[in-house]
Amino acid sequence: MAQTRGVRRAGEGFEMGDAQGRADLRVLGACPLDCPDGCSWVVTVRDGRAVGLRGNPDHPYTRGALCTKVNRWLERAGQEDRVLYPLRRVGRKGEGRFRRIGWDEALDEIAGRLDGIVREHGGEAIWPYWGTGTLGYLQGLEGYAGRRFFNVLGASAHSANICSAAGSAGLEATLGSAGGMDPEDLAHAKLILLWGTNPLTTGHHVWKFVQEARRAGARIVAIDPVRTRTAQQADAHLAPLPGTDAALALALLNVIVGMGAQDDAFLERHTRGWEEFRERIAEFPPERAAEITGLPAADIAALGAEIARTRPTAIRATQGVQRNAGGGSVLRVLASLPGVTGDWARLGGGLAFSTSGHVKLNKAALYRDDLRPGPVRTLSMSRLGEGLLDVQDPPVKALFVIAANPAASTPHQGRVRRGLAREDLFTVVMEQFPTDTADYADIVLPATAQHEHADLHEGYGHLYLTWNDPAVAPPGECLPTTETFRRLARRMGLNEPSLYDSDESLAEQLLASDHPWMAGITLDRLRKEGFVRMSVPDPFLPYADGFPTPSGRLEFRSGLAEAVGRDPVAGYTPPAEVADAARAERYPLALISAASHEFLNTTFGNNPELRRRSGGLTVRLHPDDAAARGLAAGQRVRVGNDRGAFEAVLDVTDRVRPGVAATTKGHWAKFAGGANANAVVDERDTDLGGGPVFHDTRVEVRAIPAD
Ligand SMILES: Nc1nc2c(c(=O)[nH]1)N[C@H]1C(S)=C(S)[C@@H](COP(=O)(O)OP(=O)(O)OC[C@H]3O[C@@H](n4cnc5c(=O)[nH]c(N)nc54)[C@H](O)[C@@H]3O)O[C@H]1N2
Ligand SMILES: Nc1nc2c(c(=O)[nH]1)N[C@H]1C(S)=C(S)[C@@H](COP(=O)(O)OP(=O)(O)OC[C@H]3O[C@@H](n4cnc5c(=O)[nH]c(N)nc54)[C@H](O)[C@@H]3O)O[C@H]1N2
Ligand code: SF4
Ligand SMILES: [Mo]
Repeated sequence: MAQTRGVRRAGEGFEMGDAQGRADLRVLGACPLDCPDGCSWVVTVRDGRAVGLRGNPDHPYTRGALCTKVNRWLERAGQEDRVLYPLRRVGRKGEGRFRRIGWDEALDEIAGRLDGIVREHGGEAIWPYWGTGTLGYLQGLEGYAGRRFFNVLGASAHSANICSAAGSAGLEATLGSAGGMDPEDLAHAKLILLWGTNPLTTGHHVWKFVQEARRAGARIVAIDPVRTRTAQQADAHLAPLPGTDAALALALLNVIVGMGAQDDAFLERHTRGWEEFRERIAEFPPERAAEITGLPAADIAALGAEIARTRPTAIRATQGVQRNAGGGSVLRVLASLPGVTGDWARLGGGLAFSTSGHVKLNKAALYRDDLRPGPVRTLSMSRLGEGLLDVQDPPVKALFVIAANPAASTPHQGRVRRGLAREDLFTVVMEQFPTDTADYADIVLPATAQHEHADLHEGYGHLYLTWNDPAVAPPGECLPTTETFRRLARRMGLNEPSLYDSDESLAEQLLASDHPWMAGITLDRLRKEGFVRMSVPDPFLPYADGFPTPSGRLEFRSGLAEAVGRDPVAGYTPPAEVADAARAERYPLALISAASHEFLNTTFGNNPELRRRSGGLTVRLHPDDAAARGLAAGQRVRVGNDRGAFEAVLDVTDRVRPGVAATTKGHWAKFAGGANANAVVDERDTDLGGGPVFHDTRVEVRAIPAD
């Protein structure tokens, strides 16, 4: 992975001569966003300013390209609405009126309030609410740096379960870890099922491996209620009703086993509970699954037969498929499928969900949960409304929002906002922009952007670690999260020495792992090379030597699932809002609010050009569903249920299957009439992992009378 261009100055990037002979610095970094691709990027710095940003051509996954969104990263960082100074609220909560204050005043206020709250209510009255704005280990998700600070105070723990908790728990129950195959190995598959995933929008770098397989003769099948950009490019597309995927997968297995195409030797040696799972499979002939999924039984039978004949078959599933009541079960069944065909033992076979389970960094050394004065409760990221309105003993009195925008991103928006509006709640928001959430802050602290701070990243769609060197000085008075917490600790007089560790020291502690897959990966090397592949075996067959479950086998029957009161045998859990027949009848449409092409969650939701391209908040209906309601394309509609409603422009298209209403996440509520899709989503957990159920949401769509 030689970086051959330019002269490296330790930790400072490369010097390059531009056409005018001025020296440009090229600094290697990483895209921080919650996207599987974890791109490596190169920032061009001239006269201390970032003048260019592009994908690193040397990175095997990125290969020189970023994406529609991040091509505007520098433009976004320089937007005039950027928060550059600490702010104190002057208006009512939610109004978004602030005045500039100094860091001294901000830190004094926060330190004083936290001191008082800890004394009166105990540390658990503080909720550090870390989001996915950056996945960096230092500045980001789970606030690895800030976590030590909150641990010392005895704050509540935060379960960052909003994204992939259900699927990860399903995989843990079945495979023993949320790892799975290396997405690069999709190139070796002969049949690829793109299952509830839309990579051409949500992580396009995997597509070149899909294409490589296709050039070698593989067929690509998309399984998605919506004909997405990705489904349009596939060889075949099945559009099941949302939340019915486990029934579909069981029926495919029914056909496979019916043809005698199971791998008996693999089943015998590497699995647990086959007899019971086989009985479960027998309960799902294609005709039954057809009723549940709304797919023709013949299509299910044909795909089952194709899988039975095709070795290796690979499944690429991501988060979209697990945002339902049965989100954990879905991934259990999907991971079981290659257990029946024996594809887990073949390069190019298996399931690729997230590679996070393969990352063996020394996270415990970074978190330092041992600094907690005693056991603390855990609060759920996906249930913020409940956390702020219902939780007692103690109630949440201080909320720190770090790289998150829950007023727009979290279920049951009305409740979230009522919680955020509580007058007795002290809210600090660390942000780059005046988001829907920042509008509720007592204090807003200005945060640096990725090219202005240091960080260390994994990519959950590949097996490389990436170092992000700061390229330029922060604008205004913005500070990295790490530095903000060092200053706050000092202001509070905390004397735990590890609260003052430098960013580099934190990275070194994280890299100090004795797992063989981390062998030879040092901070020096990362800084020099920008990224390093983890030292996994080559070829990478993650479960060649067995599965990291209690039995050492793939568990069709799982003790973990049983321990949390679930069916021990992998199976089908229907969507909760379909199982509730009265609700399903009253609200006949299943709402999906998947990724938008132009935003990354709500990040970029305030970029003028990307907002323009997004066309604003839109809901799509099948022509039959629009006609049944007397609705026409282009008119304004209200999408609602008993929780709330949002307004959108109607698009009428057969790209959405009947019975489904499709919109996208990411729109800022304040730019969309005050609410987005999360106004109608329930605060309810998936069967495993405590994840959210964004796509298990029934609604009705009505015209908004023109005034
Ligand atoms: N452009 C862009 N890229 C993103 C993001 C973004 O907001 N914008 N978000 C990032 C994040 S945080 C994540 S977690 C990943 C998510 O990556 P993906 O999982 O690819 O993203 P989604 O769009 O949430 O869901 C994928 C597809 O699942 C379909 N789907 C929904 N419910 C079901 C179901 O029950 N069954 C089946 N079979 N399909 C279903 C949706 O129609 C959608 O097309 O993407 C990341 N990348
Ligand atoms: N309806 C619906 N809702 C969804 C989803 C869905 O599919 N449907 N998907 C869910 C998913 S998958 C996810 S992951 C969540 C995401 O929800 P959140 O974790 O809340 O993510 P964002 O909405 O992108 O907000 C992240 C914020 O972090 C800020 N930020 C970025 N970098 C930094 C930094 O370095 N420091 C600080 N302090 N701030 C920074 C950004 O400016 C942005 O405002 O949304 C969920 N919401
Ligand atoms: S959002 Fe994803 S595809 Fe775009 S630059 Fe970041 S990591 Fe790469
Ligand atoms: Mo996510």
